[in-house]
Amino acid sequence: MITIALSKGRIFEETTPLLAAAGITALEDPESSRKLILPTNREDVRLIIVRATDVPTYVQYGAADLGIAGKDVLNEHGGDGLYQPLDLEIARCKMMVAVREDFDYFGSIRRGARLKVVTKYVKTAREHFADKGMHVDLIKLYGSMELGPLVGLADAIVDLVSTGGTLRANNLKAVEEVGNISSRLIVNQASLKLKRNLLQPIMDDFSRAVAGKRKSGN
Ligand code: PRT
Ligand code: MG
Repeated sequence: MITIALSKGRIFEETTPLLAAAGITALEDPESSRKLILPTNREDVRLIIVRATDVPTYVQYGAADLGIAGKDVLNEHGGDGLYQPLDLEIARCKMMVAVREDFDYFGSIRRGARLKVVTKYVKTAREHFADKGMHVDLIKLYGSMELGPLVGLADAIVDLVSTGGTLRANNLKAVEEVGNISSRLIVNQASLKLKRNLLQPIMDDFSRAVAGKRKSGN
């Protein structure tokens, strides 16, 4: 049996064509089903539906053999016990620093001000500002980071941006790029040794599907 850990929403949607390329179809839709274990058309493959941030944990401990997780999530997790063979080039976005429209970010940096930053991505943010030699106070939030600068909790946020619509709707502007984000295939290291005959064909099919999609220009 192969267990694949996925989160619902954008990752499930963008993974569906990749699964199809490997001959795998979920028999139920996770958006409408309350089941956490979804059977597939293949008797030897099942999907488990977990929070995006929990995907690496299930794979790390071998409760899932494969998983799909954003680079944002993987960087925070640290990647212990995980093999990351393939960038699936899905769920793309950018990790950005953003501030209120009226806030002079670069001026504050020049003056050596110590900024307060809210983020769900504490490790990534710490690494980013340390690389820049900036001292910041990081405040961990679990969601709606965009609110922080609007109510005086922080000067800046570190969050994911795709269309930019959320920033605009809250009078925030992106001022600095932290990095490009996409989702990766992750594999439990022991599973790869013990179930290679089952896992390798799926990994190869995913890899071909990603290359094919890149070639066709989307
Ligand atoms: O939503 P939930 O709290 O359950 O979990 P999650 O947010 O971790 O999961 P989900 O499904 O929303 O995101 C899963 C993965 O998709 C993330 O780990 C990223 O790798 C990737 N991804 C790609 C994004 C975005 N684009 C994205 N835009 N994840 C979140 N966002 C959010 C962002 O945080 C911000 O609040 O969307 C908002 C900005 O979007 P725009 O389009 O307004 O710029
Ligand atoms: Mg979300």
